[in-house]
Amino acid sequence: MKSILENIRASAERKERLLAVLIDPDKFIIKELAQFIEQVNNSIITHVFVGGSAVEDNITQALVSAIKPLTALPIVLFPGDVSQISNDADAILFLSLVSGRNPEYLIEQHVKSVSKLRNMDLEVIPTGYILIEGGKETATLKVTNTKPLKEQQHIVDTAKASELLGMKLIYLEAGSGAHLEVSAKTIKAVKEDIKIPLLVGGGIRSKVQLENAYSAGADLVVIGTAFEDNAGFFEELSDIK
Ligand code: 1GP
Repeated sequence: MKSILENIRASAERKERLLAVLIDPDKFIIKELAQFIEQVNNSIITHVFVGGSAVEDNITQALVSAIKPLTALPIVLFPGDVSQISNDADAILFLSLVSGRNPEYLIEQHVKSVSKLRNMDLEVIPTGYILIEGGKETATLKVTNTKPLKEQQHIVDTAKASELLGMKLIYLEAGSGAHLEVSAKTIKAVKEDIKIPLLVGGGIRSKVQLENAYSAGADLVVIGTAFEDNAGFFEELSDIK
């Protein structure tokens, strides 16, 4: 079986558009899970991401275990910290917050997670995580005590440095519920300079925004809030190619 990273790479090479729904254990009402996942299964969504910035211990584990029997889609952890690691997932984005200079999220959480990861068979995917100014002070900025990047060349150089350090994916993040999504100009500039797959998320609430992100070069787009707040959004995306 191909790994999740290999599948993302292969899809990116074929210019297939990947879409992840982000389920934040902190916001999600577990009673609604079965119905929500049924909508996910009947949609164009290709990946289920689970994680958030401030989640109580063990909630992620319970949520991932509940999702697993309901879908054949890959479940990928998108953890805010070491407490959000579950062996029932298929892979973990091993996120290093390269836009910030807070050692806790650059390397410390990773060191703390090794004792768990060593005993699990989760696929670990090293990911350069870059927070971009999205017009709102998001939970991630507060929790990590870092500032988002604004200047395009700095964003591009940060992505490239991450690739040179050996990261396998780059994630451009405007933040959950961002007022402004990552601009097409920024996505394009980063995409032109890196060879590894590019993930983009934060503030994408419409089909037009989604298509713009793909056209600019996003290989995988992550959407959380729009699916949580608007059940009709699944339907709205049904004719995207
Ligand atoms: C946040 O990029 C994700 O980590 C998704 O953001 O909730 O705004 O879709 P939204």
